[in-house]
Amino acid sequence: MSRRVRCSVKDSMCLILVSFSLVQAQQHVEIDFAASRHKEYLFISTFNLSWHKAFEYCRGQGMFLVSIQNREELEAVKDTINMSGFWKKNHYLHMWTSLNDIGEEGQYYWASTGTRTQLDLWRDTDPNNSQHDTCTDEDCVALVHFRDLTVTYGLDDRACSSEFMFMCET
Ligand SMILES: [Ca+2]
Ligand SMILES: [Ca+2]
Repeated sequence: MSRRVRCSVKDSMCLILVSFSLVQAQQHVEIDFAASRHKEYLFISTFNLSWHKAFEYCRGQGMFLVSIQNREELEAVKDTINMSGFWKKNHYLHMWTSLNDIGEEGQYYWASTGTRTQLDLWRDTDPNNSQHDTCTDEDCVALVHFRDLTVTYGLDDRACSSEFMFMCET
């Protein structure tokens, strides 16, 4: 059993680290920081940032913007969001991941690991690289979910300048 509490003066919040075997619903505690067998996760839902600023924020925490490379990691990310209490107050999620095709259009890499995406989580109409204006298309990828719809968690390429919540990982 391992458990420790980390406090951040900057964010005025206490983050609780719990080993994966202990990651279960705990009614009396809001868990913002959870761990899988391989990674620890920090879900930031109290403010939104552009993709690049989210990336920098995670690095400032000694972490990386999240990658989701297999089903186990997807479940760990979903567990982290669920345990934060996010779905008690919100109906939809748009959360930056580290997946992007900034380097070459259509070639997607997880910035946190430098690896190609293996898991096909794209929503039906994405990636569509929508043109927002003459200079802006969609090169950064958000994890999207709607609480009250049967649509499951999916990936959507969005304009990197859009401000969304995000998740960091170790
Ligand atoms: Ca693109
Ligand atoms: Ca899109």
